[in-house]
Amino acid sequence: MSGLVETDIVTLSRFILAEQSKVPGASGEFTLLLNSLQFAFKSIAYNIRRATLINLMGLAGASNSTGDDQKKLDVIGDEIFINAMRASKNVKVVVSEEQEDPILFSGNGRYCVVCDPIDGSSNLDAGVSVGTIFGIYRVKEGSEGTVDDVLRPGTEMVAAGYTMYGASANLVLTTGSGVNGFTLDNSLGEFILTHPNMKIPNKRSIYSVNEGNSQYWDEKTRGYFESLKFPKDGSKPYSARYIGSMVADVHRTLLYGGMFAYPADSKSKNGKLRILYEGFPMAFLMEQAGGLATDGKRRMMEIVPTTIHQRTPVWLGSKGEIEKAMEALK
Ligand code: P6P
Repeated sequence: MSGLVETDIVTLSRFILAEQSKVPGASGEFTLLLNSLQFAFKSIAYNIRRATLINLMGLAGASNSTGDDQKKLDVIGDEIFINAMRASKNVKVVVSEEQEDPILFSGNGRYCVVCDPIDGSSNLDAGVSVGTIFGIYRVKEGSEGTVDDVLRPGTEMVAAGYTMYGASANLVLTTGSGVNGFTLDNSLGEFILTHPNMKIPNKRSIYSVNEGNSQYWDEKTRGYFESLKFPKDGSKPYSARYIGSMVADVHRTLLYGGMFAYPADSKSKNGKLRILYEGFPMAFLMEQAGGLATDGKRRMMEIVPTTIHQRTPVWLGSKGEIEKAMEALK
């Protein structure tokens, strides 16, 4: 080993192949699906960087060669994602935040993918990190691929994660045996394993919530956050960190610890975030990293959704912090 440069880089494809060998009877289908997913992430990352440049150059509204107006990034991200899933030949059902109804593909695909192609896109102009959030179910035995294949608890997901588009593209992924982080090396065009076996600290005095909704919270929710800001035991108050982009807030919570919440309130009795493609993927990651995720009352992963855009209150983060919050909400 020269020691001069890294000559044994672990790419996402190599990592998944190694993972696959641990799963008895796993076919190469899952590896191929993840390859299609990573192409979508690379393409979205490219378009976000390009759109920023176009906007910065005052070319907003620029038209492309065919005269189309500059499409909103949400639409571009959605099209890129759906096209990549169709081209994978391994997907039967796609649910996207941008699509009212599930998209059903022909063929013998064995997977269903739920996603928010660009979550937090309203923050893009401010240069805030946004991301693609996704979850994967296997098509149920004997099913031809219908909406019923995704109206299932998070516990039946086989993989989930997000790609955050910031200074670089960071993919955080679980396939049910831990959480691993990959960074896109733009020159290689590969996601490289940079954060193996991620674990969330058990405690951290950071809370992440939109306090602008405080007047709409119920008494117990308000009481919990007050207890963090005005601790009665003389301990230091918690720090408040809120970006308003779920992927960025959850990524910080995973790395540093603490808690993130989007509680139910009198305006939205089920909160704002969607269970299938925001709640479940983040809950899956949190649990795999040693954290917890609930809807304020029960383990989020055990909820059975009845509609594909169903909302849920979200409380997730360090085990010690979520246990403390749940105690306060009883
Ligand atoms: P609010 C972004 O619009 C989003 O869907 C999530 O990414 C984020 O956590 C939440 O909404 C922010 O909502 O009401 O605090 O602006």
